[in-house]
Amino acid sequence: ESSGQSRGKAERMFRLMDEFLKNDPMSLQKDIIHHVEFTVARSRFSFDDFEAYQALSHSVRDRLIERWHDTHQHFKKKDPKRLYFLSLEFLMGRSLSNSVINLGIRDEYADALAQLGFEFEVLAEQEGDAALGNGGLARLSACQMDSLATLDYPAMGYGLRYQYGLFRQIIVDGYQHEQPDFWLNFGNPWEIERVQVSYSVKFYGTVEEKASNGVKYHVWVPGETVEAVAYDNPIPGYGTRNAINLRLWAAKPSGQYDLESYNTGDYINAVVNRQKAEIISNVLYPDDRSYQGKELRLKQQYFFVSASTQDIIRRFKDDHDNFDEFPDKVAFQINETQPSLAIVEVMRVLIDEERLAWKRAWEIVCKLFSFTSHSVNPEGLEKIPVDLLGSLLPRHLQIIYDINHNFMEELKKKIGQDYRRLDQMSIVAEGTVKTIRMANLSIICSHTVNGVSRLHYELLKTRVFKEFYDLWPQKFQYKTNGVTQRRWIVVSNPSLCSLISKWLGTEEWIRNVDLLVGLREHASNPVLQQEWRMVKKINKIRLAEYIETLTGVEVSLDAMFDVQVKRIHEYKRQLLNILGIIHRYYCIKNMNESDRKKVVPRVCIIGGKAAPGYEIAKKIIKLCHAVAEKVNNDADVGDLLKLIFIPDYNVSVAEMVIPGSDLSQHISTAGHEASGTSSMKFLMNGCLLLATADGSTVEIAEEVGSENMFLFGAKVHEVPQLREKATSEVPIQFVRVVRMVRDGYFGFKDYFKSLCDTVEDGKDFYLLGSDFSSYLEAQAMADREFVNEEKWTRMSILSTAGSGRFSSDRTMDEYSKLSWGIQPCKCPF
Ligand code: T68
Repeated sequence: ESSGQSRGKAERMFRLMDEFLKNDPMSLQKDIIHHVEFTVARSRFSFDDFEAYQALSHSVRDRLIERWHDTHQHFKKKDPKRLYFLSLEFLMGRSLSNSVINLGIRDEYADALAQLGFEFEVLAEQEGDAALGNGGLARLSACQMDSLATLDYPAMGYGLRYQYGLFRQIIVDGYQHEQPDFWLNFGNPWEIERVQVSYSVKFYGTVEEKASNGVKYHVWVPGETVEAVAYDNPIPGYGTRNAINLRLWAAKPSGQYDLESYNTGDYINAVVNRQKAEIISNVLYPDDRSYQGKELRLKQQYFFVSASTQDIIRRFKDDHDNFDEFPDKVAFQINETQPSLAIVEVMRVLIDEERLAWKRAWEIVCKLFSFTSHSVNPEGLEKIPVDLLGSLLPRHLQIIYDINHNFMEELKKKIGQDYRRLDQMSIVAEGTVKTIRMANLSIICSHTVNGVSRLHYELLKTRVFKEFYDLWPQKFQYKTNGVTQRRWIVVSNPSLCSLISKWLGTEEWIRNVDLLVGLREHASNPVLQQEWRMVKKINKIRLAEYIETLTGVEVSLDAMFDVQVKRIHEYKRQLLNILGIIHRYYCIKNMNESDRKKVVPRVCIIGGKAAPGYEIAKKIIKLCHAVAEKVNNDADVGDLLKLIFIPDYNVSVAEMVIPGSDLSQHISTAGHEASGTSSMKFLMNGCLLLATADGSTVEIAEEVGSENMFLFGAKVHEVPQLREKATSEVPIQFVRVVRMVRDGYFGFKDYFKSLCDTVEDGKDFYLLGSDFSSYLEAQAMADREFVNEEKWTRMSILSTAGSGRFSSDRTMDEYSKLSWGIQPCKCPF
């Protein structure tokens, strides 16, 4: 084809597409009905809400695909340095509302649907959550993808397409039960299966040493091969044409047949055995913040790392014929240590397959990787037994040993024979079970090590990775986490969104969140205050209705909605919250009538999942239900206190709960929460925070002013002394409420015994007892402020106004400038 011919063809194609994807309500109606008939294959004369949702999604999907193709084409043409974001977990939640809002065609779709006799909101509720992750780390990845797309960064996410996401939590008699999440059963319109994009991933086998022209090299002869197939999930930016890609890998049997079984005539078994390959991407591990040396988990890690690395290198090699430019064109982000085998894999490909010299390959690798830690607990760091790694990935183990050997030699030159230090910094940990320390590997091979809040960074420097900080202070940085205001205000709180735009006189804050500070000057304006309370009321009504359908409990809208929603963990201290509720209950019970009139009514809401094997966390859930049973049915209490456990907390539940809350709790023992991100979502929604000085709340207090929050509890530096104290000064109120639980006041005496033991004097590791008084004071303070409507509303407005810094847009800009070295690459409209 001549260039003139191909230009003519491109123009024809462009005109054709323009015809296809019009966004006026009439075209959208036709388009939706087209999908009812031909995609969902239902008659246009008879389809229900779910089928309408499916057709609608396919219509939106077409528009996503168009932009996603254009963005791909644009990136290819410009060849900018790209970021590859590797994470084993992404909590995307629902896609419909987010997509139409980011595409800028929400109202057009709502009109089109109205004319067809459907309501957009009702159809949006038909969608299930994509829950391919556990908690904070996974939702952070999702928020960051939204920001990368919106800010036009040439980025791509890589992960694993689990057949079953995070388990569904159901509550039976107050106990948590887990059920599988069949999220793909009804199809997933938000992904594009790319059967032609697939790679073989090798496992097991042996390593052979070969030589050619006197140069030694290694050949890995695998014992098993599994195919990785790409599923692409377009991520649209807001107010831009850019739509980036989240590529998730699914395991499929390899095309390389087990010929022996076929030849021996064992046909049925050969076919059945092939299906076993799919196990790798079957299920997400539900234990957050803990690693076990499980073979399947390691297989998942390597499977996704190997497929992603092959994909990245193939893309680079399409346009470059040697690796000199590799670090100028590629940046890898390692989310926690789970993807850190990517480092070893790149090294392996460069030396064994591309046959670069070790030194050259190592120089390249050292420029590629940026690592982010999300943990504070040195004991919780990922360790992989050497035997396991050596059997599954024999060549990788050799390379890790070589990297470690070189590092140890370098280190000895610097610090001499300090064996204690050498031992701590080694990638290989000696012991009864010899293990590989994935964090040490990640730090040694990355150019940047990131914390997720300033406090977390201090802890990394002084505790978790102290030895490494002393060696390489320049590697250590922090980029405080953020969340996307698109999902957490625009999608989940449309009334607040309109109100903010009205008072700021612009919608620009949706892309430039710093503009939210503009609300400060109106914080005392009675008109805004009135409208602000109206919005909160609307959201509280929605939440109250949800609570009633779910639990049958009717809650008063005049009560303060006090919320703690997050994974259940001892360090997050849901138990402190419940014990505080018991105290409140005790006080109400022991009051006279006139004092009862002064009580500020509360609806306490708790939600979150416990890891299936985490006994104590499960007991906390049961205790919550046992206390709720008693309190909610006590006529003395009435509307003064209600306790609600919201089952199956997930992203879409969060979207409803957060806008409807007045107060939210972030009460981890200081020094245990790396950052915390739900606090930022509450803040954006004008919800006041009751919090300890932990993780990012320290920075939040600086932005909104500690006078606009309820801070309490021991500070990080006080925690060690408090733990040391043989018997700390535990207040009588604390002793009393624990005793009530222990004595069976809420039933289940035997079952709660071990839970009570965790907070007994001397064993109370998370310091519930020593923080109890100041917790109650903070709660009392919240009560006092709540009755002062004017002041409370002002604090609420100032919370939203001060939330700008906690947008993931800021976080992504910081990473891009300080770690990745990438620049925006905007697709022309
Ligand atoms: C969380 N970590 C931090 N880990 O706890 C939280 N880990 O403070 C922080 O805000 C958030 O990360 C984002 O930085 C996690 O969520 C995990 O879920 C996890 C899962 C598997 C293995 C280890």
